[in-house]
Amino acid sequence: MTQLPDRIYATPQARVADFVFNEDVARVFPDMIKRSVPGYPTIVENIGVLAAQFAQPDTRLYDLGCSLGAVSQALRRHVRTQGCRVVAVDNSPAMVERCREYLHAQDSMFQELLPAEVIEADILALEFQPSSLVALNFTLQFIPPEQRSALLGRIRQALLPGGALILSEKLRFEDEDEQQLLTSLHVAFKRANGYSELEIAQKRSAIENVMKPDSLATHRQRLLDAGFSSVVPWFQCLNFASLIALP
Ligand code: GEK
Repeated sequence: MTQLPDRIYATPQARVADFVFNEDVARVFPDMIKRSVPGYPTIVENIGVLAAQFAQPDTRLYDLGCSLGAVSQALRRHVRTQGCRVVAVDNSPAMVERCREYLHAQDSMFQELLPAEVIEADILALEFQPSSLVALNFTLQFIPPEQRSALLGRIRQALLPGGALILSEKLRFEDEDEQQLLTSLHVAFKRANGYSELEIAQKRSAIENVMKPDSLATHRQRLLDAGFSSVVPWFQCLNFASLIALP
């Protein structure tokens, strides 16, 4: 993947527009997400490792909100289960176009990979096929809060026994002091990765209307209400976490 530096918010903007997953973002996305989300490389690679434990023969493995397909690539590096197919879905045309290129490049470099397809679609309107692994890697937080339960319910219906949903999200904390501490530590993480105070401030105002994090308790209850039988956190770095939800 290209590693062009993210300078989207490096110069002062008269009015900071709401964040969108457009061409400018797609071009610098690998750099942006690695410098903004603590633990991202570890989470992505280990989703592949975890998926290999849940994948069932002849089922779909979904990467929902795939962006450039980092999770899809990890699934293909680790899952060897017979007859599985990776289905990557995103509603950003700029992301989908590049994701297809990257998965083709992976095809040409490695043999015996699972087949993969990239669908440009809204995951809220997608008809899910029987699946043993669904990854929502930092995607649910961009879905309008009132539509999250219905989406999780449909994912639960598509999941087969022995499968799993892997849900990674930025967390909000109900305790005010904990929220403040982890927010300031996240800012320190971004600073340490070379973002200026201006970039951090402008990105914050761009994202605050489009990304709405929930607390761990809210996630857990919503997953249980959607029909999942258990919810197991497997990773947390600062205010970013990943959960395994079992059908
Ligand atoms: C990764 N999982 O690299 N339907 C389809 N896609 C959507 C929708 C929707 N309704 N809403 C948002 N998206 C990736 C990172 S990024 C997270 C995921 C981030 C897509 C959106 O276009 C974007 O590509 C992705 O969800 C969220 O592991 O940037 O923090």
